[in-house]
Amino acid sequence: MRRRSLDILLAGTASDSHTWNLVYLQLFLEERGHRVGNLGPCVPDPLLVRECAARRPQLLVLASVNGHGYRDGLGAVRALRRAGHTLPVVIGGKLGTAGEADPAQRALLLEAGCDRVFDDGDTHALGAYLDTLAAVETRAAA
Ligand code: B12
Repeated sequence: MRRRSLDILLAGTASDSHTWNLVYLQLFLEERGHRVGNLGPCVPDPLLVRECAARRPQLLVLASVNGHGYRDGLGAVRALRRAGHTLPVVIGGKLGTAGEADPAQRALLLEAGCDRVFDDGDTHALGAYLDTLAAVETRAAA
């Protein structure tokens, strides 16, 4: 069965000015056949909420490497869920400053409504998640 390609919105977190991870991720997602809207770095929560309402993506990928990803991600996902957005939201990169994943912070993100937390920046795990999501969408559309 041909897998469905997803409309994906990609954004850097509110305080994060790093851009090459976003370029990398856009190419990574497009190479897998998905359509990507890239909002770039330092995306404030209100803008993220507005863009999700306007574009209606099937997945939001948040990326952060500056060490404030847990805090920024929490703000973003809470704002989205408060605004009634139910789309899948994932976050990844170098989310904290300890150089390793923080299980408590990760749990907070999941509790707030994140569907996956790739806190080691694991793009292979993101790829596997995309395949699962695309397969679900394909079945739903059949
Ligand atoms: C270039 C750079 C900058 C440039 C960015 C320029 C630009 N326009 O992008 C400048 C000078 C502006 C900068 C600023 C800062 N930086 Co800087 N920066 C870097 C550097 C050297 C390279 C980053 C890069 O471009 N990598 C290339 C991309 C392709 O790779 P990547 O970002 O690592 O992303 C990979 C993975 O993390 C993963 N990934 C990333 N996002 C996501 C998302 C998902 C969903 C998934 C699955 C995977 C994933 O996939 C990518 C490919 O493998 C790194 C150190 C390093 N060598 O990595 C530090 C680094 C990221 N910076 C760091 C810091 C601390 C800062 C500052 C806070 C410094 C300061 N005190 O001002 C500021 C933050 C500014 C801000 N507001 O965000 C730290 C972050 C530490 C942490 N997280 O614990 C790093 C790691 C350096 C270090 N070792 O301390 N930085």
